[in-house]
Amino acid sequence: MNKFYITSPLYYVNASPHIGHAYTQIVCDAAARFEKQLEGGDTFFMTGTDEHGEKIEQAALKAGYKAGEEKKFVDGIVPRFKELWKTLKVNYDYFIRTTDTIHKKTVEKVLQILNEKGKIYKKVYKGWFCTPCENFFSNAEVNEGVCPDCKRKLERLNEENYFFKISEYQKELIDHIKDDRIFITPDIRKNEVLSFLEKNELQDLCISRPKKRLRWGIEIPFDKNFVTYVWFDALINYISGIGYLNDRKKFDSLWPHVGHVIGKDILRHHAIYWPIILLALGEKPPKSIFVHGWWVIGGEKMSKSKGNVVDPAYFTDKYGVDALRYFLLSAVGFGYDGTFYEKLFIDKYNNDLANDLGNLVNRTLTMVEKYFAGVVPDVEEKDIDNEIKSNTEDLPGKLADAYANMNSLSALKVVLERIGWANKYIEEKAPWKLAKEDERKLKIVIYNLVQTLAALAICLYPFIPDTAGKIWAQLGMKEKIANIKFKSNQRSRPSLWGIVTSGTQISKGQPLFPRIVSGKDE
Ligand code: ME8
Repeated sequence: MNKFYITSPLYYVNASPHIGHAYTQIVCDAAARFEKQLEGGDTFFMTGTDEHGEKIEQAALKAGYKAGEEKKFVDGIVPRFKELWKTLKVNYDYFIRTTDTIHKKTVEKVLQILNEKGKIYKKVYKGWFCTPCENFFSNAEVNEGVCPDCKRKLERLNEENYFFKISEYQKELIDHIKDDRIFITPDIRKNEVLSFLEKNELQDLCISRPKKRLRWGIEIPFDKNFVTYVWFDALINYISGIGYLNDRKKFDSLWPHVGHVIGKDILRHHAIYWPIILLALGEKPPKSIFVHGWWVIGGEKMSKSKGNVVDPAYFTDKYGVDALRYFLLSAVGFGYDGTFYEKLFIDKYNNDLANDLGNLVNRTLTMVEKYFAGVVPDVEEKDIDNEIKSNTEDLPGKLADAYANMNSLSALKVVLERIGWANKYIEEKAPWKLAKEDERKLKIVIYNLVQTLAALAICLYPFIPDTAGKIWAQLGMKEKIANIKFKSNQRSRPSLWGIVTSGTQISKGQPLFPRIVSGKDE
């Protein structure tokens, strides 16, 4: 069976990571965990940092480093990303840096191959360049010398450079995208790329910078006077990190079964330049590209170079890691933009996590303690409620359907609905009355709630792993939740019903999500 290979973009290390980067990482992490735990699949999740180019060189100078000391500067920033990923429980399998030797060697090799194949040539480049975006623009795309994307002032370039002949692959690329051999989701992004490709003739891509203007980059192997354009360098990470040059067996097990998760700002690089680099190399283009929207502040994209950023640590310190993960994954549908503000965060926290999930866990476990001395009661076979049982067993399948194309908002709605059902079930059955009137019925109700909680914990694990683990442990489960493998798409899957056996001693803990009152903890 092929592994599922999932990648995040490589983040520029010009400043610390913000909520936008945290979002991409959490999306990737949830997808990788879902695949591993709920689909029983084999995944490989790679992330890393993009460390060359003019933007990083300028950031290093601004931070007081001298020319030639860029590596020292980036070495100081990379740990900030790694620390945040650790805090956010982002479980990647490999971290690649574009300053790694194997990456640099791979970029050189790719350039050599393409040069030998006659795909690279030299000419004078006249046009525009945006340093914060690290993008080239033609005259036709530019109005009044400002960047069409970020609206900042552009540099006018007039210099000799190397170009990669991408124009000859235009037709082939259109076909790949049209028939979903390169699957781009959501549709709006697929259509955006197709309409761009159908309306414009592709311009060959400038892939170098003269050393007299920029030294911080990977030298072009056939011309020592130039370094590689940072985007050409960075995209190659997706193959350099999985053994394209040094471990062909690993490479073949992962490529091209990849899902690139990216923000919509870097769609063209991934849906046009990257597949063409691969086609020119004689490799298969990527299988899928998942394109998410932006987190926006005051109507503008949150961005390191603009400085309008929200620090993820503020939210994790104040409300907890899973509260942030939950908010990011459930506040907007995949592909849409979202406005980040604290009031919305608190409302979602209070409604979904404190009132619905937290209460359900707390009430259920309190009743197991109160009525059964903390031991999960026994029910007779004839007393099993088949409707509740099958609804619980169907949960992972429904979740998987809703989660198609990374739509965590829909997936979490499925979970939330079941939480809502369970809370209503408690109200309807009124166990506090049954405790006085009918012990057999009380046992059935509590047993049903315990089984529902266990199923919910498994379903929540990809999205809020710490909380899921806590629920699991409070239910008295000894095996780590991370070790539970569950194939939602198989008929012969292990049943989600009866996971917590009768007689299990539960161990109720602190409330999972104390209510937040006026922005402060209660
Ligand atoms: O583009 N909202 O790096 P980068 C949502 N190095 N996501 C956001 C965001 C926001 N406001 N801001 C950033 C680069 N992101 C290149 C990539 S890949 C070979 C090279 C997310 O640090 C989004 O996923 O500027 C974006 O694509 C990613 O951070 C990287 O941004």
